Amino acid sequence: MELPDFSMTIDGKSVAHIDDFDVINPSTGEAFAQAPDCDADQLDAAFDAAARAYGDWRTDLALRRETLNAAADAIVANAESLAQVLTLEQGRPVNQSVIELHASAAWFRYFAALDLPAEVIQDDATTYAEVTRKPIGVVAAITPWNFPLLLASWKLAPALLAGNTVVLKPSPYTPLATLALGAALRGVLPPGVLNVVSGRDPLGASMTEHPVPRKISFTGSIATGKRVAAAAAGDLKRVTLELGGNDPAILLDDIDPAAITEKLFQSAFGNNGQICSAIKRVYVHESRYDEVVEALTERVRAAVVGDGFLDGVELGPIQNAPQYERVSQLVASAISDGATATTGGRPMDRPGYFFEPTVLVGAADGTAIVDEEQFGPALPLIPFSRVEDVVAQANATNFGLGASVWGADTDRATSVATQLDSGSVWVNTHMAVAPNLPFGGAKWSGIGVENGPWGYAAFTELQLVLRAR
Ligand code: TXE
Repeated sequence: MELPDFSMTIDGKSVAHIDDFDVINPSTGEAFAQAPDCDADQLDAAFDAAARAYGDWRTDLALRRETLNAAADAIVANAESLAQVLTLEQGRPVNQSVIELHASAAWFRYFAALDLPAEVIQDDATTYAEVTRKPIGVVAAITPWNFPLLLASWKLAPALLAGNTVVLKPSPYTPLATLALGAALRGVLPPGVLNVVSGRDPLGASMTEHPVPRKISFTGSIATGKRVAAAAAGDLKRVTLELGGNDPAILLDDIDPAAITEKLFQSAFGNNGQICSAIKRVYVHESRYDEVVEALTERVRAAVVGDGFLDGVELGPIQNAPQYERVSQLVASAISDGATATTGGRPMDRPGYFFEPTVLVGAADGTAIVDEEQFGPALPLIPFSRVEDVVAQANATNFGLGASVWGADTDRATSVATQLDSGSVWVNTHMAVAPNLPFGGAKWSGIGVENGPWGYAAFTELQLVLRAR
């Protein structure tokens, strides 16, 4: 396969680099390409270009809308080749990578059409007052390795619509598709409006400490999110942090296991569980526990795991070696603490970072596999008897991203769901995300929200315009 252009984009141009680093194909564990390691001068050049471009970019909303639609067209036009790169570096089946590309384009189109008129808040004999939204300036956007392009689009589309300019840095585990996206958009966006740099983790820290950006939009781990918040504080940069989750799903006694097994499987094992808002722990009413364990075990056992380029594969490898080690260790320690894997339970005996999709019973609250974010294909199922107890268990955590409640009586399920302390609660579904729906975390799962008018507002400064009469 011919690989696309993986150079950095600064001021609308491809830039040469001195150092680079290996990018690993998680299906083989072998390096298949190198990515540029941005140096300090190049990072300055990227922020300078963004600052220069801001002057004009912020002035013409109609041009920004047109340009975002053109960016969506370019993403669709390059979807096949970008999807191949995504699968090579991320591991996910290529048909799912294609979906990520089309979803990314949908985010650009949604924001291209989003209208947020000024709000008139007072109009009387003494005063006319309205609230308007202005861009913030240069945005530093930092993304993780689980959905490199989609999560970049969640930032780029609203940031650019609002009139900001951006320096974007992907994860060092998955830099290539993002670099290729930057290259594909060179002729679409005016120079400097979007700059794409890549490098090892210290580059992220350099971005958050840089004097030019006025806003940091970050998706990643809680530990790194706290470092980003601390770095931003000194300069009072605005931050949006979308961090980890340990989402519970609560299955009440009136569920129909046959009807929900596939949805549960997709919500917990999609992208190999490497989704911030995947189901990470399932609480099942004791009267239905055995049925749910049996149905989910059967579905998980049937999952086709393999190289993302093979037909019929549903789950690829875990994305990187440290994450593979972490999932392996969490599952091994759950089993040595008394849990049982009804299916899976071990790394697969083959090259690459493949792990058997795993269902665990007998793991209780207070053990790492239940209390921490496993971010991998291993799911604990825990029985409960009283709703008030399970609500307390679900809330007894610093995580607060999403949660779901499942049951035939949707009013009852909704009243349980609204007792959960998380940014989103879903009833009879999980992980419903769309461009128009706010997405963000309570507690340590984040600060602020992405998507919808609320996500757009997070890339603006509010301005009161008041005229005395
Ligand atoms: O994340 P990091 P990692 C969770 C998941 C996983 C864990 C570790 O539980 O096991 O995080 O993943 C950049 N200042 N999630 O190590 O370090 C880094 O280069 C600024 C949940 O990959 O948070 C990358 O671009 N940036 C998550 C980005 O931060 C820094 C998705 C994320 O990396 C930086 C991924 C610094 N000091 C993992 N250090 C989700 N919310 O979905 C690193 N980076």
